[in-house]
Amino acid sequence: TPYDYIVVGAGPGGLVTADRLSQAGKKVLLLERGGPSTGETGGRDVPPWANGTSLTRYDIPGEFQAMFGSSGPSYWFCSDINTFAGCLVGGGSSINGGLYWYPTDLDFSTDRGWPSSWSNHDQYTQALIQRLPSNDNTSPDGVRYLEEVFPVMSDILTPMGFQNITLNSNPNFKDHAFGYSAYNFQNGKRWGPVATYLQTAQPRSNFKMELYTVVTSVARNGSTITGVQTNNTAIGPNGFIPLNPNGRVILSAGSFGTPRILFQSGIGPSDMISLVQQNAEANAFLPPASDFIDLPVGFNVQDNPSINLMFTHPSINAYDNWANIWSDPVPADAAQYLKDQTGVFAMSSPRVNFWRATSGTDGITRYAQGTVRPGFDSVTTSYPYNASQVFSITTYLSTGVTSRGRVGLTSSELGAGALTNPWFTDPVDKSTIITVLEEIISAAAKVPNLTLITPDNTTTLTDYVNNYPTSSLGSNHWVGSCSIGQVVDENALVMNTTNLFVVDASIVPALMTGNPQGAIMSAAEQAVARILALPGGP
Ligand code: 6FA
Ligand code: ABL
Repeated sequence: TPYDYIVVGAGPGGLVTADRLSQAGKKVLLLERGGPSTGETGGRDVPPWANGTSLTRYDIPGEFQAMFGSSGPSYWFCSDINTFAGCLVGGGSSINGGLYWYPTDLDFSTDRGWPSSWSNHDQYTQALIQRLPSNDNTSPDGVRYLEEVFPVMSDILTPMGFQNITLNSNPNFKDHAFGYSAYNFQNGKRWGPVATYLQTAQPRSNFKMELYTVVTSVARNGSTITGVQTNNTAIGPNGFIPLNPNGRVILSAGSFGTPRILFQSGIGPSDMISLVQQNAEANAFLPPASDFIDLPVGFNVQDNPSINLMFTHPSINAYDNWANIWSDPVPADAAQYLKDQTGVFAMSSPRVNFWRATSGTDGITRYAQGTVRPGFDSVTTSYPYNASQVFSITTYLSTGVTSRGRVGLTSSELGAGALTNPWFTDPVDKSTIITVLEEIISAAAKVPNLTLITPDNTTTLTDYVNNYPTSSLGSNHWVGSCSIGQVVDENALVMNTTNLFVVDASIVPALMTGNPQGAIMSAAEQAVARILALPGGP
């Protein structure tokens, strides 16, 4: 059967979009390549200690660090993208750390590459907040657990002039501000767009979601899209799903997934389309070369560079570095969570966040963000240290970062990934983050009993940053691969097409101030309102 709207991808962008389109009475099909995640979506991946419940690894915030552990094959990550991305219901929002920041005015400004008509984001951000409020005290009993890093960070930051605030109460205050980490968790569980937008869409008779369905390309007649090509022959002849007359396709397959569909549809730079042509299966679905559309898909990409500092302090409980949370958790913590979803497991690993603005040697203002958590990824140090007292400050260069890279197909096998890494292509990004790190380190040196263990005194900070492994330098916050103003217009319409739209992280033209899912969902609220208002649709 044909649809008014086919939305591709059930991540934050696609879920907001599909819910709002179906609320408006449109006949909507949401296609997702992965399977269920949380218990309410049919997921059954429950840790052994929660056997017999529907509390999956996706529901339990405290299982977050186990996403990176060795508890079995990581089927939740996309197997054909060479960086972390979630391929299941909820996309990244089902596997991420859950940090959730209301966007700032700067995030949607012309300074950040948005068309001026987008600068009034507030009504869309408010619509998002109404559906999905943030929460910085996520254990339903109101008690903060494993909070030892907070007073230590306060001792570092307060003398530097930072103010302790409720961060999402004043989103624009991001210079010398710190506070408790805010999440999109509720009732001690992962919440996000799956527990909200998807739940209102699903009961509607005009909404349908199909899982385990990979969209490979859109079919088009010149500039007009007629339907989508999938690998699922059960839902359409040869896997083809048609649009109603005047119907529209919305790609929400993420910063890597959306470009891949565009390339396979003959949209993008010629080197990418040529890789598709070299793949016999995909080549068969390309339009004639005269219909190729040359757009800078995959260029202009950003991701925050991030550097970890590791410290010890005698007050810290490193929580055994989250090592046994899947198979052998602290019995009292597991029992408490099973009883009423309170305690350590009601939260993921971060505890404190902070921001400051800083001026680079080029005069450009860049922000830096800190995320502080008990535990660490890997300590490299010549010092003896007590592993049960380690905590990490991850410092991101946030909005204002100038480096850009490129993503796309890595070969004619059509795997996706970075073609040019987006971190520190501008040396001023690197010198700026080094300045911020130096200031944190010298303030930390004044706090009694606090010891910096990584980097140690055999490494200068500059060498530490220069030799930082590329595999750890990123932050999984990819934006910009289909930037608004370059690939899509101000209504999120792919340029030179009549009915193909993109609504996901890829349209965001520059990194925002905080971890991006809040800004991405605000952008989706705005984009879908524009699409519904655009004449000529179904
Ligand atoms: N963002 C935050 O704000 N806070 C965090 O704490 C945070 N943590 C993480 C994190 O810990 C990890 C490991 C990762 C990978 C990301 C994190 N992020 C965090 C970033 C945030 O999750 C992403 O920015 C956000 O999810 C991006 O939303 P989008 O809607 O743009 O894209 P997704 O990748 O989430 O969803 C795309 C969906 O499309 C997936 O469900 C995928 O399976 C599906 N899809 C892809 N290709 C498809 C195809 N061809 N056919 C059908 N479905 C497809
Ligand atoms: C984010 O926004 C980042 O994308 C994640 O990388 C980050 O989690 C979460 N939020 C929480 O701050 C980190 C884990 O804590 C590390 O253990 C892991 O090695 C890293 O992600 C992988 O990129």
